[in-house]
Amino acid sequence: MTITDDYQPRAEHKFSFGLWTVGNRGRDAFGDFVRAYLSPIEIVSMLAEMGAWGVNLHDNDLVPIDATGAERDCIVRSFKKACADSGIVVPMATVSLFFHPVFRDGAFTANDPEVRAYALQKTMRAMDIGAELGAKIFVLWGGREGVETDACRRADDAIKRLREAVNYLCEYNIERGYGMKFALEAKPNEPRADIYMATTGQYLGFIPTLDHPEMVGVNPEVAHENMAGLNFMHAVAQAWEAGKLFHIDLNDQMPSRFDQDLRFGSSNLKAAFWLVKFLEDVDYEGPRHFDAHAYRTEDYEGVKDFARGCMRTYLILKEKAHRWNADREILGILNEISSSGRGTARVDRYSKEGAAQLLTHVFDKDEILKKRLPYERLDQLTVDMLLGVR
Ligand code: GLT
Ligand code: MN
Ligand code: MN
Repeated sequence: MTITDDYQPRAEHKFSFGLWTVGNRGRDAFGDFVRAYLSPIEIVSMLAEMGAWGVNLHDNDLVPIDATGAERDCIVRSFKKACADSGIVVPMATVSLFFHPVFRDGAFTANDPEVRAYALQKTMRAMDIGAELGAKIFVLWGGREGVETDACRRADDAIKRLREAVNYLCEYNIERGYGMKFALEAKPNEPRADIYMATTGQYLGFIPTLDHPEMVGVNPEVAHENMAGLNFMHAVAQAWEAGKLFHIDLNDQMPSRFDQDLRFGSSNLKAAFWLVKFLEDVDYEGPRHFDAHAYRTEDYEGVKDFARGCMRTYLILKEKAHRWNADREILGILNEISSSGRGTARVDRYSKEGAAQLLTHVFDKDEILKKRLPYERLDQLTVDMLLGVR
């Protein structure tokens, strides 16, 4: 396989960015904005210029929270036209249920029934916007669905409320004929001290309890799973295997820190490689969404460097994955480690006779131990490849 220098993003790669990602103005908990406001239409043309395929948005990234119906219609229409003119699609839409102070105690799980009703209304309206723009994926990130003190409500009541809300939204999706899929995004903490659905695995356990489980999957985010100290690719693999990988938030994160949303692959290159390799190996066909933002030190030229970097790193790692899969020495080791030793015992599906036989079989553990597992060599070959000397 030849190494090409063509790491140019194209529509077929399905790279998308949220309006809030490249539009991030660098405000944090300690300091104010460092970059000027960019309108959604300016962001769309920036994304088109860089070769992205899609743009995602929260309702209020586009339409101010108190806009009138007429204002909303006009904004959505002109945004739709800007996307069409630039050849940018809107694969995913979402709703902000975390920014406005009314959600200080949560949205779907808040103790006040009026807040819960408002959260549903706001979400249905956000779905309307998404549908108008052609989005088929609707992400739900419950940033405020959590606690500082567990004195405030029983945690299982919160789960029940969340279930009722998602069931309600599924019915709305059906009634309107939107054909959307919901993708639930987990995070262990921040902005709440503890968020109820802390990990992708927790959502995978929750989904089968819904009225329309087929309509609901997950949106795992690199940074969020890492904040919980977990192996992100393993979470993605479990979601994939369950048919629930409806969307993905790519970024990066250093261990034991607040949510950093760093440029994809900028912190843990090797983990990013295994992730890209997994997505490509299984032919994941969904969007590759970068939920990240540029360093606070950057201006808008730097934001472009950031966005280009996310896509470029993905494409380089994708090429490395293909090379890895075709490498003769690697293939040899993979073959060696998946073949069996000299023994003959095998397990098929359970049968009474098979189990009886297995119970009496004598295993030669010393013989089994003779089989080599050269994972050090395998990993070093991977490292050589990532470092560009192989
Ligand atoms: C917010 C959060 C992200 C979510 C977005 C969707 S908004 O920026 O940090 O992880 O994916 O609501
Ligand atoms: Mn995210
Ligand atoms: Mn994040």
